Amino acid sequence: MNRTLSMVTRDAGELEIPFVRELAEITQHMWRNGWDERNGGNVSYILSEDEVAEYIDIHHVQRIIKPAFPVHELRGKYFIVTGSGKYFKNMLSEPGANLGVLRVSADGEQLELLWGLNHGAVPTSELASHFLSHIERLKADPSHRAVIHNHATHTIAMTFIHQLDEKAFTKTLWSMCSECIVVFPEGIGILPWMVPGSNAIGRATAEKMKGHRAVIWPHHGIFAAGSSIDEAFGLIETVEKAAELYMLVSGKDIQQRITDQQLADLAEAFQVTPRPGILNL
Ligand code: 2HA
Ligand code: ZN
Repeated sequence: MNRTLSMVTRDAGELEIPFVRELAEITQHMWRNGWDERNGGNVSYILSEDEVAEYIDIHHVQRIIKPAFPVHELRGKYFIVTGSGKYFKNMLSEPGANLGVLRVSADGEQLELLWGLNHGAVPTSELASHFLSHIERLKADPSHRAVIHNHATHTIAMTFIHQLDEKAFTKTLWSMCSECIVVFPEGIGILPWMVPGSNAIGRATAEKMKGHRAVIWPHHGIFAAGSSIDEAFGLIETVEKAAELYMLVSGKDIQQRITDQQLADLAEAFQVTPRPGILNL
């Protein structure tokens, strides 16, 4: 068998693992949207032991990886994560080199690599923000599973021209399209600008995740959480769509807009509770 053919066969096998395919495909979508230049963006997704064991030998630890800090709250949990420095563009063609399946050890002190992250790769540089966000979201929502970070273009653009007050920013996003208040009634969290990849930005992000599923990092990107990859991705798509609309209409002569009363009517019709203090009624 020639080399090209055997590589294709191996990767086709990897893509038969449903959660590997899901991550490989969603990262490809994000790259095609222009949200993940170079190695921008990272994803982590909680897996059940049963779904991992169906495809991967959970008794064979390939490598131990030391996290920056112990994560006792996540002990025994399984994750699929994107690799540090890896390009979303490449995840579909080479999943095993770019993605990894790992388990937090029983004492919460180390990570046990079970699959992928080939050739000595390590998990995303934003692992602190991911793990600390998972811990907070699991407290808020037992069905929570996914955290996605990317560099959604219009969301970043908006952080240059809109005030970074969470309530004002949320109100502007809600008023850009009718679905927004229904998709994120709790609003958007916003951090001050911070150095990425640090434990400090991880702690700050997780603090916001106590009450929000979407947190904007000004001039950098967005973090979103959800009960599935689709939920977290759909949340980012919705925020990004509203930010794109804002960038299209800002500075233009606005003739009409969604009123606060109409936003309240939407919330009532779809039975969601908007974060208090944002609508003026
Ligand atoms: O993984 O996006 O924030 C690269 C990044 C860091
Ligand atoms: Zn980033």
